[in-house]
Amino acid sequence: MGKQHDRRSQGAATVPVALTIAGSDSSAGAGIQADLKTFSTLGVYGLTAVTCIVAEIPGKVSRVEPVNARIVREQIEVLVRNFPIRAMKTGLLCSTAIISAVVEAIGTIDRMRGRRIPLVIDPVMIATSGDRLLEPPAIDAYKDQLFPLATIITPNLDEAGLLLQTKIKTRTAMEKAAKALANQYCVSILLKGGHLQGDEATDLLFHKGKLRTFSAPFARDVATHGTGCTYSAAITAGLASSLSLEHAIQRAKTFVTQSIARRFKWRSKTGKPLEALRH
Ligand code: PXL
Repeated sequence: MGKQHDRRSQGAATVPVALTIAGSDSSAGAGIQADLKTFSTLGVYGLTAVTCIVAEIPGKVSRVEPVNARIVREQIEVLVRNFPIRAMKTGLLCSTAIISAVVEAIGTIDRMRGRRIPLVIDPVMIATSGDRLLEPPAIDAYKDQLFPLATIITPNLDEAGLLLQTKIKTRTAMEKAAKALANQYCVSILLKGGHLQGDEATDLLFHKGKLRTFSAPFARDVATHGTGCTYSAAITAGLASSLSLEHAIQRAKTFVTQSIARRFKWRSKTGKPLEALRH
């Protein structure tokens, strides 16, 4: 009995596997660090393909350095050949060359598996701090190559505005934008309205021809970054665990809201507040 119990408590476990293809945030609130912490907390084993290295602290990006596109592709391909990946996400992809490498690697996966693995695309373009993270020509590569492969795309208002060449300032404009993007790329769209004025952070899902909203109290005066990464990672974890898209989003919204409310807080050496999500 003792032996059997030991074997059970120390034994191997099989959990769902998810892959994040994203950048490294040295301050660990966003990027692959946020994704891995989110996957772990939600009971999913996370694999990573690093696309770039960002030297930053909360509120200030110091330098972004892409890695070679060949090693991005190789990371994805060796993982996919060996692990039972149930869902994947993309975060910061940095350049046109890296987007193309990811598209080629995903093409290989789909051919090998004979079916599509759910793909969540967080089209990261600008950091919360306002720093540009994506080279401008890469927006066309996203539109032409990667979006058609997505299950769901999760832009915020700025990203949707850049994609549609418009400004989105009202709830009506949000609905129009979510529908336009969904129709353009034949995918589901989760348009995050957090940056719109109001007491609620309301996101709009346009999925299978229907609109649905997800709301939570808007958190003011918060200096965290990485909420978009965390949200899309939590959705990916849900899909890897076989939740429906709507259930995965509902759970992810609660997870992000709690990660903000429970955030870590320090003071930097220069006296500025430093905050990070508690995933
Ligand atoms: O939150 C956007 C983001 C995504 N990915 C990486 C980042 C950031 C923002 O700082 O560093 C790697």
